[in-house]
Amino acid sequence: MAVSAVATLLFLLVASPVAFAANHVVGGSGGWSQSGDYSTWAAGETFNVGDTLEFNYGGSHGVDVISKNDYDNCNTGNAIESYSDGKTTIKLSKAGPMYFTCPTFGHCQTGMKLAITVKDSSTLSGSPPSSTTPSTPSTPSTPSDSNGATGHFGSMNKFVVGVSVVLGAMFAFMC
Ligand SMILES: [Cu+2]
Repeated sequence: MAVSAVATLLFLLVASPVAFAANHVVGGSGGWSQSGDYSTWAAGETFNVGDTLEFNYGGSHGVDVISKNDYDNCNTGNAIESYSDGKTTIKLSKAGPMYFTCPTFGHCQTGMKLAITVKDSSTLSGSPPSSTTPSTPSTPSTPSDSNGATGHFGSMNKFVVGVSVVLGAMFAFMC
């Protein structure tokens, strides 16, 4: 029993997903352009808090962070944030929906718009240090490692005790 418990613990330690912040290159190799299909692209990605979005685009484009209403109506006049440096990296710092478009006239209508939903990954694993981190079993490595070490040590003790009991019994029978 103890051995299987230790094996399970070790398996959980090895198999527990270690979440690293991912960088999502918008549109993949096609980048941020009028020929991209960003609803399809976004559907294939999982966005977690702490990840980054990377927009790569030519000089005729830009990146605006916009509201849902402006996204739905392709309004480009009220950007929350606006970028035009050709390579824009945006950190996804909180969970919830985010909306982007290209501010160049007519480009939103031709499909240069992106809506994503950022998930709070801290409930899945103890990854990025966010302000509200609930206590999860899989907190950083040191406590779990020491748990594993004491668990293993404890089972070794039981094993030794068990072996001596068996040997003692055998010895008693033989005499
Ligand atoms: Cu554009």
